[in-house]
Amino acid sequence: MTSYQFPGDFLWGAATAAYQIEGAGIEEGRKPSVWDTFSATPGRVLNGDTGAVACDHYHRYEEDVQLMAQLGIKHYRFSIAWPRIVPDGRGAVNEQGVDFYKRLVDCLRNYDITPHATLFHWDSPQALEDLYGSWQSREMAFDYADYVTAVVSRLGDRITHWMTLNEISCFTHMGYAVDTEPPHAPGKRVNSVKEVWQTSHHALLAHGLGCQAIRNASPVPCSVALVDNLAVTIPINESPVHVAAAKQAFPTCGQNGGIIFPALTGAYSSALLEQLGANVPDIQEGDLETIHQPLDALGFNVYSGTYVRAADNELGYEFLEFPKGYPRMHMPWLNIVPECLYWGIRHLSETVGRPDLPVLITENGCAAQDEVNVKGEVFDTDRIMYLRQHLKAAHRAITEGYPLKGYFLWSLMDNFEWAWGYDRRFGITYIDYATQKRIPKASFDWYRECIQSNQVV
Ligand code: IFM
Repeated sequence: MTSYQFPGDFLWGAATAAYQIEGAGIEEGRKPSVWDTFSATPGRVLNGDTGAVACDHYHRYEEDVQLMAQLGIKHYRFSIAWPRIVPDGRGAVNEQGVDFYKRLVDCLRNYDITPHATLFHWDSPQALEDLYGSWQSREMAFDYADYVTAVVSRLGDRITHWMTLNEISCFTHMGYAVDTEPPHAPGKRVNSVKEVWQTSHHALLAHGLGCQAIRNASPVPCSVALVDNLAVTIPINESPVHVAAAKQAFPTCGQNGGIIFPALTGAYSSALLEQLGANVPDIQEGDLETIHQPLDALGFNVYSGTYVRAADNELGYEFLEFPKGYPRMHMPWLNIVPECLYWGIRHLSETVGRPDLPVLITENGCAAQDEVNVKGEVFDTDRIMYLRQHLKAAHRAITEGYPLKGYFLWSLMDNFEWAWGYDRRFGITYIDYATQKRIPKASFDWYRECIQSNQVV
């Protein structure tokens, strides 16, 4: 019988993000983010949902930390809201906002849970969108670095694991599209593909300046990571010819060649640059050096992937469409392809050429159509099936020697799923939004057992 035992020092955790759980949108000095504006605009978010209350975590964080302790996680990834700390985006720091995170982190520490803080998970201050179009402007990178300094100089005595930005392509390419209505805040249509790429280039610059700011402001040695959602190309089968095709295809995907490559190697991939032609963003002298900062880990958010096979065409490979009826979880994009986790890590080592870089799965999970039964329980066996297969793929990566060090399940609890509002539930804890009652699902108990026995059960 195969045993899926993990190494003794493997980190087990869970993840959330500020706008998706905190609520308290206008309390204690916080000002609006682009997501407050976007969700308040009719037609943008399903059912008109907003993050104004969300899981009310701002007021219920102690109960939520107790839930984490019950789950047995020793690591918790959350994000800090820029508009709580620097409500106008630049300038005065709101100490009341900082105090909330001090309370949260102190509470985590009381339960022996290590905080991993993401400094930006999509909630840009609306003031900067009004001032200069936020990520459309280079100024955003510098304002972000100042905000980072404000946070790390105040919280760096309590937090030593920092993550700069979450999923650059989502808040840039999906927030400022050219030919479709962007599903992400600020929901603005720009004039060209080049302008879209300019927004992600500015975000990369923010990442680089942010790394420098963290290291300058931290009073103690700390760990710095970028969190990204690579596009995972998966060979249709693992014969050498298809593996080679998946490797060749990998850098041509925008999130890879245009985000992971510059951050981890100091250059956009040449295959992507060729594809972009005149749409390559303006890159100033020194930008790539700034972007290419030493990192202590890469945070890899992984949910799905795309199959690739070798082909008799100019490229030598082709991407495969999913057939009708392919199994998927409760999102149009959430095709169940568990080996994406293994292949993403393998690509980082072999295709990007960074076998030295520790990897943390900073998000993995799924939406399911959860229901509370008459006994008040939620039997999300579909989520357990999804998670179990992904953890087996994680185990394979470790067994083959790839540097996977930890896993943060997305998400600790149901929350505001962006343009899908509260309609899509990713949590292992059910939130009854009418009462704010927390109900651990069957997947919660399953994950607790995995953590306790340090293996896939
Ligand atoms: O909820 C999001 C999260 O904010 C970023 N990564 C993907 C998750 C599921 O869509």
